[in-house]
Amino acid sequence: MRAIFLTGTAGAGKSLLCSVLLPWYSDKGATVASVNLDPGAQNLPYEPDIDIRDYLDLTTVMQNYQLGPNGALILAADLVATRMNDIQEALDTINPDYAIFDSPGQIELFAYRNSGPYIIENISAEGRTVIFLFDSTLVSTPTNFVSIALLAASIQLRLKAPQINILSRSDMLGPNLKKVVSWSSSAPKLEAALYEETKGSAFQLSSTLLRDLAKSGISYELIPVSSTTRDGLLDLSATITRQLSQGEEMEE
Ligand SMILES: Nc1nc2c(ncn2[C@@H]2O[C@H](COP(=O)(O)OP(=O)(O)OP(=O)(O)O)[C@@H](O)[C@H]2O)c(=O)[nH]1
Ligand SMILES: [Mg+2]
Repeated sequence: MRAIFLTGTAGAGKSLLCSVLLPWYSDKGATVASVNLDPGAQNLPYEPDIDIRDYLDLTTVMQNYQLGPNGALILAADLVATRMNDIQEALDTINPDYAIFDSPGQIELFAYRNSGPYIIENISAEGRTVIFLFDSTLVSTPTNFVSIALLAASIQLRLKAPQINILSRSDMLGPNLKKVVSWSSSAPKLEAALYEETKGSAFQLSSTLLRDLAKSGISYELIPVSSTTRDGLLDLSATITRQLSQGEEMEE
């Protein structure tokens, strides 16, 4: 089994992407299972094969621990790790070629607490990859782009897994799509755009961070993907395949 984890800021398009990746893989003859890791999810656009909500009920967590909705979400996020064996057993029963994990909207609950890294590290898989969604609506200016690139680097640091960065909901960018993609593929272009947008101390900070990101070797060249038009899915699935096979070579 190969494990694909979808992460990104709230509303970036993780669940809809999950719903289009599932038929994408099954149409190619692969078996695929979906895993919802969001205890607070409502109205998912797919029917999860494995659903953390079957093991963890937010209302019960609120009542049992006398917590409000936010406190319950935090505790439930921590309790996800205690259900690791249930998730693994369910996956073993299905025995899919691919498992696609949809993560909670509150990325800090998944990446910065212990459950997310624990599940990614301990799920039994021949290869694993994290897909981080740069939400198109959050990267419309150069400084916003650098901020989300920093978040992507931070997620990579926390989850310690090979990561593919994509520009999600790319259809929403319209004529700005080319510009944002060019920032992601050329640090000098992004730096020039930063200079245009913001001079002075904000430029100093963002350009220094950008150069350090570039030096770190982390690639933030984005694959534009739209779950509504399906644009970019071919490119994304080819990148997933390439990265998963590289991971297998490294583990040999
Ligand atoms: N136009 C467009 N809308 C999209 C796309 N992907 C998702 N959306 C819409 O964006 C909204 C959020 O999408 P979700 O898939 O629920 O995002 P999410 O990251 O799972 O959200 P949370 O789990 O709440 O953090 C929904 O209204 C989707 O229909 C896309 O590629 N293009
Ligand atoms: Mg979602």
